[in-house]
Amino acid sequence: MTVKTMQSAEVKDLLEKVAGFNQEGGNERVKKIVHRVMHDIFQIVEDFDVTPEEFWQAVYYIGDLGKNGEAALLAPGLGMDKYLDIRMDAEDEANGLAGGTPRTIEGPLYVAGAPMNEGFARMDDGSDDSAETMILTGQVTDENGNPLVNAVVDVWHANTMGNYSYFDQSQSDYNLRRRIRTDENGRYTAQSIIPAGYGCPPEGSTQALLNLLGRHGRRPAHIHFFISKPGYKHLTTQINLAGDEYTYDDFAFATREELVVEANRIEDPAKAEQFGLNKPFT
Ligand code: MBD
Ligand code: FE
Repeated sequence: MTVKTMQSAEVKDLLEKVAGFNQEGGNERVKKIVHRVMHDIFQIVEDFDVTPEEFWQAVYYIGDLGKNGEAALLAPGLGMDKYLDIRMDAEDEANGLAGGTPRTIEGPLYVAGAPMNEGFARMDDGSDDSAETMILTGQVTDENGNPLVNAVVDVWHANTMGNYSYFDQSQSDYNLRRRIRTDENGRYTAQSIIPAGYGCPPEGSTQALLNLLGRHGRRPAHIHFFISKPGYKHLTTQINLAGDEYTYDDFAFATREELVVEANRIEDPAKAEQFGLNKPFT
């Protein structure tokens, strides 16, 4: 039998004290939000008859999540990053700023300070003999389609194991992470290797919860981008490779139709060079 306590004066009083409503100082917004958060947690305990054992299991789960460094990995799995994107899209729409390449989530694996290159970058350290070469090229334009020179394209992606340098200590520093400044035509080119999809650590906290939801923790092969130039709105986006088992089944909900790209195989070395294979870089 569910015991009702939420409406009691005792719990109302407790919540107000918890949120510092009767204290001077502090931050009013934080007080209101903490009050709501704790109210809703108490309400969940009441509505679902959460036992003390279940409650402490959840508290320890959050502790473990932090210990594993997975808080920012669980967030996209729970749709939080995607939800914030939906809000930013709606805001852009309301402000007449829609259009262009759509945004999608940053994810938890960006590292600032990648080597800067002019126009062209070689992104992989050449250590993976089994990897397939990838040439990535594109153009940054303004909202009218005019090329943007000196925009910075900050690109990062996983290796053939689905792992990212820095987080994967076995890779060299900044492997598969580069910043490329666009040339006079707004163009950038990178030579890299085709990434594999990502999977949440199988023994981690995120996967543990996903298992309880009957969900997988996989992402399709994808490439992250920040595009920036002073005076212009920052774009956070990704491309997702077509044909991956998870292209339309991403645990982080980051796939958007406009961001799905086919990788075109180039067999002719001369043609590959036209696209930028083995281009010199600075
Ligand atoms: C990733 O590589 C990623 O991009 C996201 C959003 C979550 C986990 C791993
Ligand atoms: Fe990623």
